[in-house]
Amino acid sequence: MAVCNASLLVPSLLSILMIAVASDEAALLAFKAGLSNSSALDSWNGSTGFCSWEGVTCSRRRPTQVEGLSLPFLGLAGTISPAIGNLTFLQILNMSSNELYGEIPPSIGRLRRLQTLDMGSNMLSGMFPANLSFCTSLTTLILHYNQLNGQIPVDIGNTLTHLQRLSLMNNTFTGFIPASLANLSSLSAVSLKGNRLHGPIPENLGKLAGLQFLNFENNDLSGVIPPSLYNLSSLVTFAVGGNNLHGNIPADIGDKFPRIEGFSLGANQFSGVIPSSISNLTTLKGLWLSINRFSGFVPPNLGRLQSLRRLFLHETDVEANDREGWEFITSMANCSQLVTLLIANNSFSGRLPSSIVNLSTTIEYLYLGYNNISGHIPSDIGNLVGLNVLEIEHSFMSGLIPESIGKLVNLVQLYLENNSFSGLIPPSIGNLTQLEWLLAPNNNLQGPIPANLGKLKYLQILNLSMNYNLNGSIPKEILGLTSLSSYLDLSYNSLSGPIPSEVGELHNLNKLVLSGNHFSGEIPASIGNCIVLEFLLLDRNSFEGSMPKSLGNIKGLRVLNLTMNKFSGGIPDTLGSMDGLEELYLAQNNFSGPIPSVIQNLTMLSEIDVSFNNLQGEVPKGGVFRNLTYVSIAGNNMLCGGVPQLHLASCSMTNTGKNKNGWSKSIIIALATTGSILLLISLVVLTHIFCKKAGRQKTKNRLCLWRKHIRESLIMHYQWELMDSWKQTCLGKEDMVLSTNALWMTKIQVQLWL
Ligand SMILES: *[C@@H]1O[C@H](CO)[C@@H](O)[C@H](O)[C@H]1NC(C)=O
Ligand SMILES: *[C@@H]1O[C@H](CO)[C@@H](O)[C@H](O)[C@H]1NC(C)=O
Ligand SMILES: *[C@@H]1O[C@H](CO)[C@@H](O)[C@H](O)[C@H]1NC(C)=O
Ligand SMILES: *[C@@H]1O[C@H](CO)[C@@H](O)[C@H](O)[C@H]1NC(C)=O
Ligand SMILES: *[C@@H]1O[C@H](CO)[C@@H](O)[C@H](O)[C@H]1NC(C)=O
Ligand SMILES: *[C@@H]1O[C@H](CO)[C@@H](O)[C@H](O)[C@H]1NC(C)=O
Ligand SMILES: *[C@@H]1O[C@H](CO)[C@@H](O)[C@H](O)[C@H]1NC(C)=O
Ligand SMILES: *[C@@H]1O[C@H](CO)[C@@H](O)[C@H](O)[C@H]1NC(C)=O
Ligand SMILES: *[C@@H]1O[C@H](CO)[C@@H](O)[C@H](O)[C@H]1NC(C)=O
Ligand SMILES: *[C@@H]1O[C@H](CO)[C@@H](O)[C@H](O)[C@H]1NC(C)=O
Ligand SMILES: *[C@@H]1O[C@H](CO)[C@@H](O)[C@H](O)[C@H]1NC(C)=O
Ligand SMILES: CC(=O)N[C@H]1CO[C@H](CO)[C@@H](O)[C@@H]1O
Repeated sequence: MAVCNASLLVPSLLSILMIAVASDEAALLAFKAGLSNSSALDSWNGSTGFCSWEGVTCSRRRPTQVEGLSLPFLGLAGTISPAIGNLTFLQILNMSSNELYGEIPPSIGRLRRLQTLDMGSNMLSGMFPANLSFCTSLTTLILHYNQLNGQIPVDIGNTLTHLQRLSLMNNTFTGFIPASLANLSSLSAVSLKGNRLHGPIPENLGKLAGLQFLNFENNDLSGVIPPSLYNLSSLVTFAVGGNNLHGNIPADIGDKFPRIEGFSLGANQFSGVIPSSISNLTTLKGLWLSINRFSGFVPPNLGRLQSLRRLFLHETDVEANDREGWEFITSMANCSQLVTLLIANNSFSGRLPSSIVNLSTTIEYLYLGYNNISGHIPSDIGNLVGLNVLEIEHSFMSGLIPESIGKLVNLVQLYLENNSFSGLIPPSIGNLTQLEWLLAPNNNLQGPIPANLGKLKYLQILNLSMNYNLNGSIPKEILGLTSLSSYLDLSYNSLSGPIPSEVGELHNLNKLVLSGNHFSGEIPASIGNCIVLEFLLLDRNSFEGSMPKSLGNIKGLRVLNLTMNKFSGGIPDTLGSMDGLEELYLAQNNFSGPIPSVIQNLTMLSEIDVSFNNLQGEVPKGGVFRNLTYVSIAGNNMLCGGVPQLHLASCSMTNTGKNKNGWSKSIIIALATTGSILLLISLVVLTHIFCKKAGRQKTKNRLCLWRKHIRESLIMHYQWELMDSWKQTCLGKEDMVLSTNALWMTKIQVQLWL
């Protein structure tokens, strides 16, 4: 009997086992077969049991059933096979950071035992899978960095009742934040950042007593922060920046959030004063209040925040003057871990407190620009040796640039533009060997440009324009800086002498501007080696000689301005090879000979001014010359032909050298001069009117433009700081990248799940 029973039982058990084995293995193979790139799954073959395949973990109790499937960062591409729903005993499914696309299959709802689902950082699309509501064992649900859309299910908090961590950030979810989230009594972290959610923050979220991380940034949420949220005493991160929220920060904020490390309200419409009790949140590491409508002074005792690393206070409408408001800077000498201090674009006025040099040497980014700050850069600025970026632009600062600036050997960018700095450029700047951007236009700097600048081997941008009194010649050493790439602008100074032939070493330079100086001599032929130049502006100098033929090598040149010099000789035919030339200004020189007919072949050329030279012969009729709107040829008495609208004599009749329109050169010049004077007067009048208006408008416009960029950089910084709070491994900070208006953007790979 027993034998008989056993013989009956064993095969049926075996067959059950066989089916289970077959179905899990078949499901895995079906998953693999559904991928378009599964090269990382070569080990998934018949030579070994599937439990030892890459990423597969089987149950110890049921050794033929897959319990975990962990396949992150494997370059898997393609869609997810519905067969995944056949892995009945699956508890952990991690497919993050691949290139999976298409929808999450509804069969996922059959995985009743699933506790962890991570599909983050793929290209999945479609709606939030409704069937997920059957995965009632889920504790961790991560779908961030995909392209999922539609609404977050309103009942999520009543179905996935065991959820502890929920990250849906960086998708395109719409609609409201489900109020049912408040029923997830185990929830410790929620990130809905970077979606298109709107409406209010649900009032009842204040019930989530265990919540540590809340990130709703960069949505379109409105209303106020529900008061109940200030009862979330476990919160480590509270981030609602980048929404349309309003209201005040409660005066007793200092009694809330005893564990808070990251607090972000930036880029909203919060108002009122920044309560001084905020200085009691002593666990804070990052505080973002930027881009809001606060008022009044910054709490004077902010230095009590001894763990503070980043303070973002730019564009918050706070103020300071010589009597009050600057105390916080003095007090922040106690923030020994400070890295970032941004207070730009506020109503700070009065003298820059010299205590700023007592900030921690850990500070990397100090941004003071776009205020009304006056006074001097303290002579001990060199104390802040950790600085990467120092921005004091667009203010009312004056005095010398201190010699000690040369001690800031980690400086990458220095912005001093639009102030009244005077005196010599300290040669010690040459010690800043990491410097990439040096901007000091629109000041009162004087004297020579120090040859030491030639030591700045990474310099990409040098702008010393509009100081008017910088004199002497261009140091050869600077022209040896092959790193110079974006631009070299020395315009509107009193520089003199010839351009050294070393200029040809600037073969990465995009823009060379030497306008409005006293330069003389010939343009060295080596200029033709600056092959990536797009802008060459040499107007308003005393250059002479002929235009070098080698200019024709600079195929990408877009704008050439030689106006108001003493150039002579013919316009070289080689101009015809600058296919990209858009604007050509040769006015008020002594060019002679014909206008080369190849110029009409330049299809990009949209502006040509050769007026007031000694050009002669036939004006071409094609290309740019077809439309007089773009052509100035006045003041050349021996030109003929061209399109009829020019009213020049036909060329066959102009042998006498006299202009057959009967207008002598002197009359033309007289007329042109009168015209210019009239133009000048009207310009002055217009400028006056404009500036009066602009006085009111200017700041606003500038801010609008600026705001866009700062907002971008702000968003970057948020991610960075949240990473700090979450204590995740930072996968590496990419190089600093700069936006066009010179803000420091830190690009990072955000692989943290919050
Ligand atoms: C998955 O399960 C379904 C239903 O049990 C079955 O029809 C299908 O063949 C299975 N797929 C694989 C690849 O095992
Ligand atoms: C099968 O997988 C094993 C490792 O599990 C690997 O060594 C072998 O090369 C694979 N065979 C094929 C044909 O890919
Ligand atoms: C497939 O993915 C691997 C990484 O696992 C990658 O090296 C390979 O280039 C990919 N193949 C294609 C065709 O994209
Ligand atoms: C998924 O795997 C990645 C890479 O190992 C890991 O960083 C991530 O934390 C895992 N997801 C979960 C929810 O554990
Ligand atoms: C959705 O999940 C339910 C419950 O597990 C399951 O019965 C159903 O087959 C799933 N739907 C699909 C299309 O797989
Ligand atoms: C929370 O759960 C309770 C009890 O199940 C239920 O009555 C209530 O409607 C739920 N709240 C929300 C907002 O779904
Ligand atoms: C900060 O906290 C201390 C006690 O911890 C309290 O005496 C003080 O009033 C608080 N400061 C503010 C401004 O709330
Ligand atoms: C910094 O520059 C100054 C002036 O060029 C020079 O005298 C000094 O030795 C330099 N200091 C260092 C540390 O290189
Ligand atoms: C060219 O130079 C003239 C004279 O300085 C100046 O008025 C004009 O704005 C310049 N144009 C460009 C595009 O640089
Ligand atoms: C200019 O264009 C004309 C007609 O398109 C062509 O015949 C001539 O060779 C071109 N000249 C140059 C220098 O490319
Ligand atoms: C010349 O260009 C102007 C501005 O683009 C345009 O309005 C005008 O019609 C053009 N004239 C001719 C004759 O093509
Ligand atoms: C909506 C949104 O924020 N999308 C971003 C998701 O992340 C990628 C890069 O990681 C960005 O390019 C998207 O703009």
